[in-house]
Amino acid sequence: MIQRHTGLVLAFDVDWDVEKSIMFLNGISDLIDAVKIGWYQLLTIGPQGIKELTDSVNKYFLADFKLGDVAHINEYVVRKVYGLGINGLIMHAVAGRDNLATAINVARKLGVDVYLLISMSSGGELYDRNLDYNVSLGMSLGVSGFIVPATKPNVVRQVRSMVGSNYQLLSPGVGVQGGKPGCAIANGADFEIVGRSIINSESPRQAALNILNAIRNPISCS
Ligand code: NUP
Repeated sequence: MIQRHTGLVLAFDVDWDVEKSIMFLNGISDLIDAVKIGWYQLLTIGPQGIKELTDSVNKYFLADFKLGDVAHINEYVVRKVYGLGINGLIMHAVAGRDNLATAINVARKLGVDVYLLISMSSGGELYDRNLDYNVSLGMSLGVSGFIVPATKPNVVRQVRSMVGSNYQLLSPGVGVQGGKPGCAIANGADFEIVGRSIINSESPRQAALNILNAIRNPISCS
């Protein structure tokens, strides 16, 4: 599980080299609880680059590969992710029970947390028609938590009421995509995931501090 100190997870979608990435992350690391990396960065710096990041930056690393293949491929990827020093992985609920179960078991044995994507910050209508099923699926498979969109506050509230307090809810879509900073947590999420609003800012530290302020003092969240 991600330890909550600030409630902020940085979506680190950049095409920078390893050195610049490490410098940036170490400069903001006290303001965030986790670094979320994804395809963009993997395809930029490669697995070796990701390993250098996890070795050099003392933070929880969450791999947003939205894994949703057949069972044996999912398992292969989980093992590779573990080898890169990554702490948690996002998987697609849409892959279904048979494709997810083994990989989630393997991840748990290796100490890699699995967060299940069950609704998307834009589109994702197939997910929203099956919310109850996907939440139950995740709970029965033993995930650590769920990805719930900050752009759909009713989904955040609904999922929190379904899962109680034993699962972590991580919420992307804050800032550029329209979710108001602070409101996903006010509605029941544990963490807000923010990328461009911080990374593209002239002062990323100040942008992160502004979001932390909104998390502490949420205003007009519905
Ligand atoms: O539904 C989702 N929406 C979303 O934006 C699920 C996600 N995992 N994300 C991720 O959150 C997306 O891949 C990106 O890394 C981040 C949002 O980035 P930004 O809009 O804050 O820049």
